Amino acid sequence: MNDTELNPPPAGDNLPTDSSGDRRPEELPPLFLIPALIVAAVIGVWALFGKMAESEEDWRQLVAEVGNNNPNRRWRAALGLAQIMRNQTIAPPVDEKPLAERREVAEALADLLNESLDTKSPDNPEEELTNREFLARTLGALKVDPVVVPVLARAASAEYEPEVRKSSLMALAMIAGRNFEQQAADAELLEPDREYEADKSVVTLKEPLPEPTLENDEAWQQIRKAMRDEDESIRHLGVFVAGLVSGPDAIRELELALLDGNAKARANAAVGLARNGSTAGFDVLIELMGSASDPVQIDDLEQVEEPERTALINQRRSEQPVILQNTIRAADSILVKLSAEQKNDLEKVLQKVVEQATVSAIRLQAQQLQRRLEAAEPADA
Ligand SMILES: *[C@@H]1O[C@H](CO)[C@@H](O)[C@H](O)[C@H]1NC(C)=O
Ligand SMILES: *[C@@H]1O[C@H](CO)[C@@H](O)[C@H](O)[C@H]1NC(C)=O
Ligand SMILES: CC(=O)N[C@H]1CO[C@H](CO)[C@@H](O)[C@@H]1O
Repeated sequence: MNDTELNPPPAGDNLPTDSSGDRRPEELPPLFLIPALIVAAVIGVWALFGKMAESEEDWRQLVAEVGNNNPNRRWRAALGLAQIMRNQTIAPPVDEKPLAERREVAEALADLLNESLDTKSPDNPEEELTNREFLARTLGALKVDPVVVPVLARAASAEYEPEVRKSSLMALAMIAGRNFEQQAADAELLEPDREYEADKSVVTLKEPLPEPTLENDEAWQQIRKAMRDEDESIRHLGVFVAGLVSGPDAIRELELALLDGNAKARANAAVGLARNGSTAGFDVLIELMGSASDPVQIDDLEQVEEPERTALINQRRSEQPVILQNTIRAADSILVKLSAEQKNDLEKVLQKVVEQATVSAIRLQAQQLQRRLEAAEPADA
């Protein structure tokens, strides 16, 4: 086996990228599994910006325009604000407050989404849907929680389109993720820097946060409902958000989600728990590492027609490295807490990953963890 070949990092890096392929700094911490579908939707929505706002317009004027009666002007203004915010994440303004922290911007955009949600039968349902998705996603970049979180909670409810719900959950994840890192740092709950250079961005806690990262109860209730939704893609996204909300309620829900029938939901639960410093999801991590290094399962796809069949197979194929990358990292983050028996189980499954995983970067990651495991003090059984 040749591990020196330089494969690109696995698709598992899983951060949404914009159309030019740049990472968006506002995005989620990389430890979690983001449904590919959502990533695609987000790229689509942000790609719209390419055609927008070629010149720097006065943002105050744009905020005023968001309230305009003419829908075209309203949406142009909203897109213009989003574009300035996006530019500011790349080049923060030096002598003024970033738009993302300005209450008037948050209010204008949150009101626009709230109004859109009031529209029961829009003239152009497809366009309205895109607008809602776009606004929900954009609200995730705003740092004015009391203004944006209540509207996102509304948009995440089962009353609205699945795409809108997912965009809102993603936005809530962005907000919770930001607060997570902040609160963890404030409470001095961060583990000392991990050894891996590449993993500096992974935040792992010594113990769960004492308080949840979202103060809004309605938002938490919607996340809980999403964790039980019958649509799998909403469910595993809900589990993903709960991992970032932390706090005792979320931890309890994550422990329940370890039993979810959907592998990605289980993965998000186990990774979310590891992130809170909990080993409760250890068995699930092992199970997923084992199955994600097996060849892609296609038995259940016999009845599926082309081209959906090929698309599904490709999707599974691209998900496996994501699951492996994230579960290996999660196991690494709780290494010091594992019993001798658990370390033994981990060693065995890592060997399987090293022998069978198709992406060389993943095999390398597994080998590194094997070495760390060998170097670790033998734990009490
Ligand atoms: C955003 O940045 C791009 C590229 O640097 C620039 O062309 C564009 O004018 C900027 N847009 C706004 C609204 O600032
Ligand atoms: C959103 O709109 C509804 C109904 O129009 C209103 O009752 C609610 O207060 C609004 N929510 C926010 C957060 O503005
Ligand atoms: C290490 C640690 O404190 N883990 C905690 C994760 O959350 C559960 C449920 O609240 C706690 O019981 C664990 O102690």
